[in-house]
Amino acid sequence: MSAADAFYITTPIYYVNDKPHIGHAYTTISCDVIARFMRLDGKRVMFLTGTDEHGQKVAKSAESKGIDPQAFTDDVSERFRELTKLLNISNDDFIRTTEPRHRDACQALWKTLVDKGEIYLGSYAGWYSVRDEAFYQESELVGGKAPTGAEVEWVEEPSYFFRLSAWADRLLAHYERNPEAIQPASRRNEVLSFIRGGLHDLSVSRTTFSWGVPVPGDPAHVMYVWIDALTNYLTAIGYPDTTDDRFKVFWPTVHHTVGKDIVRFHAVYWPAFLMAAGLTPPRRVFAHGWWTIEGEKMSKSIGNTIDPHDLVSTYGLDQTRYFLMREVPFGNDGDFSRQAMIGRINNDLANDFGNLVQRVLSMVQKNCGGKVPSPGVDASLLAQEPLIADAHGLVERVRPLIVAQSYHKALEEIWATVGAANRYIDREAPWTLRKTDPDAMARVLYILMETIRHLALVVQPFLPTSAARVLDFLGVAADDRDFKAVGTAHALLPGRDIAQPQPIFPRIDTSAPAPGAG
Ligand code: ME8
Repeated sequence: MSAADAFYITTPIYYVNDKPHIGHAYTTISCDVIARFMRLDGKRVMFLTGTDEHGQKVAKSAESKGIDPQAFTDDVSERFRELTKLLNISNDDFIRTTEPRHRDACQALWKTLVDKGEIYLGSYAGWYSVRDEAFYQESELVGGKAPTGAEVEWVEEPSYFFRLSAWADRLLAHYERNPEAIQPASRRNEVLSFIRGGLHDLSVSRTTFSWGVPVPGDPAHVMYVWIDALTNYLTAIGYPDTTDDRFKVFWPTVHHTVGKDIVRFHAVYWPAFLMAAGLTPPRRVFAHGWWTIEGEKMSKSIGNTIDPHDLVSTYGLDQTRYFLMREVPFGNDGDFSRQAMIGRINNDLANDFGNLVQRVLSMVQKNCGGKVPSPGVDASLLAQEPLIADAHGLVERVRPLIVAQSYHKALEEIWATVGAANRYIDREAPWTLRKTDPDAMARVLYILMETIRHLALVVQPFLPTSAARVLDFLGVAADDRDFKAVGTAHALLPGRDIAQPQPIFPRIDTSAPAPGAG
């Protein structure tokens, strides 16, 4: 398979200073959706997530708990790994920055940068925020704090520097040539104006603590956590072995998905490091927005952080995935509210989609002996039915929206067909045809079943478990569930048994308890 058929998607690697919350779940689910879509669409996919385990913030968290940093990171990293299981995430690898393969990759990248004259020894005197793991210029501070509101401290220490200042023009030229490389456009503008404002050389090592990757040849220094962290995207595909098949296939296609808080690291520092090392910058960095909770900023001190376990146990997994992908345009900030969540579940999932499946399959059970009814016309005539034509075109219409990570629009598009199917069933009224024209009833039910098959196929990336249940009800074979199964060639065979349907999306009782906050 060539690199043109390859697709590499990454989440940020999450700091292990704290347990996972809804924000981490959000980024990871969004990447899972695109990874699953691309696989169903026949691409070779590499989907990477993992944990960021070095640096001062993590070291301090371990220290405050009185635990050795390795034991601490082993424990918290495991919770992030469990999160991927809880959320049914299809990642191909889970990287930890404390792994030997990663230390080797970081040190190799470092040596390359030194060999190319891109790193030099100096000393740093300036502001640092441990919470953000970021250096700030005096001019960036707002009221004595980082622009993010984080506390800053004055740091003076020997440090290696990366010649970031020399890369401004080449970064601008790169983004000029590749306008799609930062999404959405608002973030691109933010990055461009940051670069145009002038870049300072970046401190890339620390000496006042030791929890990090040692600098080759100068072990008094550990690498700045961001050069270490960003390198994970290379480690996982075999770097420094650039002859590794994964590296050759996936590097040019890498798509980073990040929160808006870490765009600068991914869209300024990272491409500069890469170009300086002679490597291609990422194909795209997509920065999504932040979730607030019932209108308030999520914070440990307010105690309103939402644990994904609570969401899944209260509302269900696919319901949670659906809500997060449907509620807010990817790239915008959004608010999590219990009312909005229940509204989406009861309206979109239970009423619109769940009910459609239930109504149609129950009628087939009752009136067609539990077998796929015969449409009574040949496939080419059937394909001219507007509802079938609509269903056949679903993947084609959804594909560009998924490629653009416009998840909410992809779901809108799918639900437009759900709506068309519901209108069709009401208009054709198969329950009336049963008495007046049983052949017409059979055709109407067949058309609806084929529509449901296509809906279930295309919605798999969002709702993997529920879509699989619908395909099971319809008796669709496991190897007939990728996008090659779209169209008449793989249509349901009349006479085949179908299963007794069960409700897939139970309505949520609005008096049910809220998920625990904490
Ligand atoms: O920044 N809403 O890790 P991190 C939406 N280790 N997403 C949110 C969110 C919110 N309220 N809060 C967090 C790091 N996120 C570095 C990354 S990558 C080489 C290193 C998500 O644990 C969002 O994806 O602080 C954000 O970018 C990420 O969590 C930050 O996770």
